[in-house]
Amino acid sequence: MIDIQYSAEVQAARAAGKAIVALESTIITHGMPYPQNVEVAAQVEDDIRSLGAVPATMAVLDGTLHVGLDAETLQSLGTAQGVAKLSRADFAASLATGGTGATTVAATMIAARLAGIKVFATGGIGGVHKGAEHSFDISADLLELAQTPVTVVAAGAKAILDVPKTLEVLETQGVPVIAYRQDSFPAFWSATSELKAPLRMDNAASIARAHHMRGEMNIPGGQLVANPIPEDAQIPAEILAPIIAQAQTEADAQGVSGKEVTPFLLQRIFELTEGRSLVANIALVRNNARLAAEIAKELATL
Ligand code: PSU
Ligand code: MN
Repeated sequence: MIDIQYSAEVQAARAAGKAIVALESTIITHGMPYPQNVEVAAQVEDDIRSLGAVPATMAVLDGTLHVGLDAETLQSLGTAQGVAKLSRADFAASLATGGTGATTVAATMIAARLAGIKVFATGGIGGVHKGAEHSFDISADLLELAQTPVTVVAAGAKAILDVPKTLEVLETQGVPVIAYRQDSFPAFWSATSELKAPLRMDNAASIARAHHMRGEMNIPGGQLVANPIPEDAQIPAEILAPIIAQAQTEADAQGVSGKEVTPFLLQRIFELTEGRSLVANIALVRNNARLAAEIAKELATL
């Protein structure tokens, strides 16, 4: 038996068939520094509520899967040290052994499926890391998108990743990659990249219908919606490129590997941009939450 604890708000939304948007918790524990991590988590939830949908932030606490967290739990996750970062490989083990951990994109998709939630908002997904031809470091997020029927709204893929290879893996895995209201595949801190997204949609209703159609056709897997960062919050790629290269060089020199790579790079880029990367990150996560709420509302009518 999976021990699932729904917040009162999510429980009521489920009973009423209301739109619900899943949110991950690794962004809180490993993606942003305190106190902004806790402030943003609460703000993103309010963004979703203000559009008439209900947020469901996921985490594993003492072997129970929580779907919807209260303010005290968000605060304690945001200040705790050494919280596990749970992905597909260790999610079940954590539940089975009374563990505590934050959910990545992959684990949040699994949790959303268990809770019957079809839409999930985050900042950026994991992808194919630079040098993957040597390290084989490809995020489990990509394979999850191929098999779990959740539409994930993200701001594209970060330039800490090998973005062309990330798109290739998504194509091989049959994951629809849908740019929102533009042709270019967004590059997280920048609204556009030199890469064209395979698909483009200009409204939430189309994205919801495409999600629904995959279900009707019995095609497993989800969709990746690539929502560009608002223009006024962008950081030009030329400013970031040398900073990312420096962070990557440091990671390689220190032998950082596995689950540590993404948090290490995010933290170093935060330091090297003197916090500017975080300001952009906050703007894009909130923007993604709003689009996810619109998609969830459309899906609730289908
Ligand atoms: N990208 C971000 N912020 C994050 C993450 C990725 O911009 O917080 C987190 C997400 O939880 C994502 C995970 O699922 O890192 C990917 O980790 P890995 O590369 O180890 O699969
Ligand atoms: Mn990895």
